[in-house]
Amino acid sequence: MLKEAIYHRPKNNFAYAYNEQTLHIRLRTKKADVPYVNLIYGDPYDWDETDWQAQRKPMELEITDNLFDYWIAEIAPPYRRLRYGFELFSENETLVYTEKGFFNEAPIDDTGYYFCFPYLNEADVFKAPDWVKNTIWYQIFPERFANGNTNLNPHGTLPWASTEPTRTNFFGGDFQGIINHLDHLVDLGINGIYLTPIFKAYSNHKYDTIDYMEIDPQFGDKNTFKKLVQKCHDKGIRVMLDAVFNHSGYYFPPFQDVLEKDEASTYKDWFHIREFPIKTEPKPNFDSFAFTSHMPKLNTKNPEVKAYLLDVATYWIKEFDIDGWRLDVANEVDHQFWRDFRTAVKTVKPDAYILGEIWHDSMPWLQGDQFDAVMNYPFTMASLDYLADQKITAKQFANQMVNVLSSYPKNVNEVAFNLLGSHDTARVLTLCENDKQRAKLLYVLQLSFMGTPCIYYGDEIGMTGGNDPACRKCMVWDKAAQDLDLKSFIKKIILLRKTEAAFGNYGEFSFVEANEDTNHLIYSKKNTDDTIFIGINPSDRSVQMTVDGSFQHKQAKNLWTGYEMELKADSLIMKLEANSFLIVKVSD
Ligand code: ARE
Repeated sequence: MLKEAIYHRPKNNFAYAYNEQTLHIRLRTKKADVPYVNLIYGDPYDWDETDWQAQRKPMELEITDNLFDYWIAEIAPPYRRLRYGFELFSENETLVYTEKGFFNEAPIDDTGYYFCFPYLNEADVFKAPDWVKNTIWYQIFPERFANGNTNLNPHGTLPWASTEPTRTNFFGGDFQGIINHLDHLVDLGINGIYLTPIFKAYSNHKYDTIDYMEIDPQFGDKNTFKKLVQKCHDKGIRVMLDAVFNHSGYYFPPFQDVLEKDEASTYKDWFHIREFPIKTEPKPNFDSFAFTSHMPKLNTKNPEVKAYLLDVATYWIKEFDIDGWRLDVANEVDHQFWRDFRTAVKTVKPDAYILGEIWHDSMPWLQGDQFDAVMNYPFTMASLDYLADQKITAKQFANQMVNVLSSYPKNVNEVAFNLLGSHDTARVLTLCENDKQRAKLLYVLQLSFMGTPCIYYGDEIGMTGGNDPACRKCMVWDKAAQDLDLKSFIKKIILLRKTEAAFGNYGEFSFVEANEDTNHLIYSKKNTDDTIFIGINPSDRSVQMTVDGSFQHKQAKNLWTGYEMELKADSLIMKLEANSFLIVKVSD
């Protein structure tokens, strides 16, 4: 056995509370190196040799990539405490792996050798709102969705979709426009909306806030916003806003005060100003988002700033009953602020969803004390690389996703915000070089994956566009210009997501096959009474998919009698139930 590949470290993604009673313990070993693993475990204060000798539990092979196997065991310790180790078996070797290293036999005289999960405190359990698992999100960039009240048009507003979007032009999107088109979302099957910033700000994107307590006048007023939220709720649609707390805008009055009074300003400690007098050119001498002088970074450690922002966070929940916050540039704000933010938000709305915008590994923010989830851009990039750009194979996709899934606790993966694009990225169909078949497969993948999916406005009707600002064109409302075939396909898959448990967070997820030759991908979801396969086949050649012993995995527990299946050049879902199976072809 390759000891160098054997790894465990308590907490985080290797030892965590799946719920208030249950621990998940994971172990990593070299791929196909260790055929069998036992978890050996006991209570640290009842380390009775005889009892303990009996407490062994076979670990399950949870997921595997090109380098490693990941094993998992589920334990509900009666006294919520656990000391544990691992017993690894290969043909000619047995090893016991503990916190003190490897032994040929399990040390029995001292619990100190063993890894420790000291106590399963309920307060520490990662708990995201349950409703998120059943939410299909739709992201709206309000300036570009629909102009429902031309009286609100800012100066210089252009006729709708009359030209390409730029960093500075306006087309007059507003709340009334969204209200007027809620039926489009209901028809699609959407039950969650993520609105990019709506508070008073200078730009067309509103990420440069002037007043966190006011609606931007081009969108409407507080009454209209209240009406929008109410109508959404009446239609079973939750509403999530965008909190830009890493930085303010240039015209944010406290920043204007510093620009005017310099070191004499009472707000000088609201920002990270390196020296006075304050300068914005040629580069700001204060911290900002990127090097953008019109986005001065807020000093969230300052109690006045924290109090102000937490007041903002709770105000929009208490007064307008919003359902969640998406946190802009979340990774650059201090952790203590986010802990206090979570406490404040969950106090006023315990089932509010807290979603961080982080594009990279986010375990430090997903301990249960800060975010409920992050925007799953690693999923975005891997999916697009596999099916849009086609620059990675099915196997490389599977390996990348195993790396992501094994990096987080399962209860975190179940609420990951799975997007294929946003206002910061080029649109799906453009990345698919306008090949709709590729786009359709991406939607099968996105809408059948573990987590909570989000559709970026206009993608469902085949809008195109490159990187920001080209991905922010005005929504196309002329039905003759909408791709109704793509819309109907996405609507069908969303319906599957709602009616076919397999398309949701269903049982144990694993990649079953990623064929280097045909580049098709098959992943399965196993629950106590049935197993579902979902196949994605980007090639034109149909693929014989025989479900028999070859899909044997998880220690040969799931043997099925042979089924000859044709996986055509599209995608299908096949449900095995007690020797019968259901095929749901999802694209013509
Ligand atoms: C402007 C230009 C962009 C330029 C950007 C950065 O238009 O072309 O890339 O400046 O200098 C808002 C506006 C943007 C505007 C920006 C600055 O929407 O149009 O962009 O303000 O004026 C990183 C951050 C991530 C951030 C993206 C943009 O980590 O948090 O960059 N996303 C949020 C919002 C944006 C918003 C802001 C932040 C600022 O979603 O809409 O921009 O409030 C890799 C890295 C990521 C990086 C990503 C994109 O994957 O891993 O960290 O995201 O690329 O660049």
